[in-house]
Amino acid sequence: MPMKSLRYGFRFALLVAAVAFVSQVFAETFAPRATGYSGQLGQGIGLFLPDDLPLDRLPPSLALVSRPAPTGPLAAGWRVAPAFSFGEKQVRATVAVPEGTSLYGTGEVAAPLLRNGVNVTLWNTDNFGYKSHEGRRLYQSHPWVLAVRPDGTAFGVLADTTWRTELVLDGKIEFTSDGPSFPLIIVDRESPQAVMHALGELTGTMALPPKWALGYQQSRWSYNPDARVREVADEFRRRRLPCDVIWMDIDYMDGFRVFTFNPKEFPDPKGLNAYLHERGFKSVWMIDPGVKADPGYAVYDTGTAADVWVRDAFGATFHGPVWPGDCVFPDFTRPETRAWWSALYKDFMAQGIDGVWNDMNEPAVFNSEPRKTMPVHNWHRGGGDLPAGPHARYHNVYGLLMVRATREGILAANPDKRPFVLTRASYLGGQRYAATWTGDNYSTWDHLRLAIPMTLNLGLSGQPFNGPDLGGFGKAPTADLWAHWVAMGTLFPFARGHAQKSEPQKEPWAFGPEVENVARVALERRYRLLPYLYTLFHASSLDGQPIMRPAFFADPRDPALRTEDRVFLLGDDLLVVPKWAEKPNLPRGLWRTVSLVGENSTTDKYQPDLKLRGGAIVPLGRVIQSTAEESLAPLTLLVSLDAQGRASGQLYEDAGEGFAYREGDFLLTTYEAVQKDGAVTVSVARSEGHRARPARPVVVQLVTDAGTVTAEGTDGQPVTVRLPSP
Ligand code: NBV
Repeated sequence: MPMKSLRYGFRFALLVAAVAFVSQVFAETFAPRATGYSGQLGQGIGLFLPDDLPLDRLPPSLALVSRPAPTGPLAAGWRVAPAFSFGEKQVRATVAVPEGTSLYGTGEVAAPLLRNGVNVTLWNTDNFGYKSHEGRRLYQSHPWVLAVRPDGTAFGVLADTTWRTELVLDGKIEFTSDGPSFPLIIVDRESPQAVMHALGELTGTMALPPKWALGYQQSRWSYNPDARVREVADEFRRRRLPCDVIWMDIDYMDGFRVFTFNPKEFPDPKGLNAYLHERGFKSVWMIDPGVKADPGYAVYDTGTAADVWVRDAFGATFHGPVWPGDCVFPDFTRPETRAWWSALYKDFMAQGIDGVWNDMNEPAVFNSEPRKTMPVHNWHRGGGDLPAGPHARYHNVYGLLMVRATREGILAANPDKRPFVLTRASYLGGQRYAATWTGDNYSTWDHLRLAIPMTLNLGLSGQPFNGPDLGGFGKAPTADLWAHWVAMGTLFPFARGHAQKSEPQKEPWAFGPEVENVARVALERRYRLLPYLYTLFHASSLDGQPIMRPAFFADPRDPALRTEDRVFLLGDDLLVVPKWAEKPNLPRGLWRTVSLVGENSTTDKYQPDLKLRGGAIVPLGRVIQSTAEESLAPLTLLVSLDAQGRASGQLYEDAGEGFAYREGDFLLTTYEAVQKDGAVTVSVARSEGHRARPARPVVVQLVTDAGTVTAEGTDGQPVTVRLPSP
């Protein structure tokens, strides 16, 4: 290294040391405070309270599905406990982390999968391009850490506070909150999966979405006017690129007034939705929280009459600028506000709208640098079980309370349909109300790679239904980058292409015929996988497991997998290995490469390798253009035997919409494959649910080290595949 840069390096180190010293001196000092209460909440779940927070005074929780009700003292031998300490203004809970423990969760953070050494500020922030705060303060807050010990056992730590909290993960798990004392819940179970199950018990699971929401979705800020929407939809069908949903960003509104339609550009939203429906598309339309302060505008007038707006510190209605100009903001802590907001969706949904996209709900407020949101001293009046409090208390749950009311409104408008809501801001437990995406990323290689650990850790924070803006929102990708992105992004739980207003078109055909073909293969792969994905979504709605899983889920004891975030698992059975991942650490065992639509993993430059676990059966459908078409005629079962010559897998089916599945109108089939002599027989081992098995052909594709062998039969009857003689 040249002398000059050594000198600079030394000066820089001195500066860093000085800054560290000064911040030490000025940092708050913390005095230990005893744990006042500890008790058992369920199997492997403990509750801990500092001594100034009595059990009968617990504040209402917006993360937990029910009030903690301990069953007795902690189980004998309980091993993970916090230390509480108080500063002048802050409260802290610290949990020691054994040597060699890997930390995950912590929600939406622009950081690698392994969160050791990553410090996060839990304070929902509109953060375009993840540029500010090094991407460690984004649109959502999840005060939750999953810790995996070297032996593969795991624990999880949940800080039940909505206040701004600093989460430090340097050799310990430490939550330092600006609010009052908070409960700490610790889960200690035998595996990361078992800890995730407990998180689902505590904070609830995602409601089963309508099947169409699993299809590919196309968005842009914005497709306008309505003729452009029809044109984009027509292009998908004309070019035979599978797609289920077209998204309407803010420009459909009349001067950005929520719940209105621009009379010139969108004069007939009902007609537009009918056009889309006839062609097998659904539509999702944006609604923001900021309501234009505009007397004569019904939403403003009815909201004002019902007294729903957030107030400032002095008791007046708070005003702040967003897209429409001067705005007021619903106070979603009030039950009256939520009821008013929900009711607004009645006429809106009656336009034939299928889903709602709630954006800007951190809430983002313009011209308020450095805050980018409303003042922390603004006042929320609460009601029902929520006490009145400052915005500092409710900021992180503003988006969650908003989408709760949105979901209720949509459900009331269409009681026979499963609501679909997408939210930008969220909080631990938000999966109960809405899916989410990771906000305004860039079309860059960095953000393509980052999308994997971000989606994985959101999944490990209880939110399985999430994904990035496929292709990147800001900046213009090269054709090559977008091709890599679509090839990977169609394998995420939420797969929606999106683009910023100022950027060039980013539809699958915008990059020329070669990339259009890459997109077609990627989309066809997703659509073939939909029966498997839907089965995973259903399971996740019951057990809280992520859909997209880190590689270490395949073997939590393998240290090489703990940092691996270039590859990921879909469920337990499919391993996705992007072409750009150099020498990734793959789980040990049998993983056989499969081809879904004739793609060739050795010659294909873009499609990630898909590897099927030995011992798995994965159900596949046909290539269809949207979920409006029947996919399972025939049903394909992709089989890979384990070393004992056995395999099994499940297929979940229901109407894809509505709630009859809750009354048993579903069919959950467990298929089993057994090898005997030179043949493998695949049969139904178990069926659950009242839904009749459709009469349909089944194709069994047995993937072996020597190639794939196929046999056909009828679903429900055993199908035998003869193995080629060695
Ligand atoms: O509504 C416009 C955009 C939207 O396209 C994007 O997905 C959101 O994250 N929205 C943010 C507001 C403006 C962003 C600069």
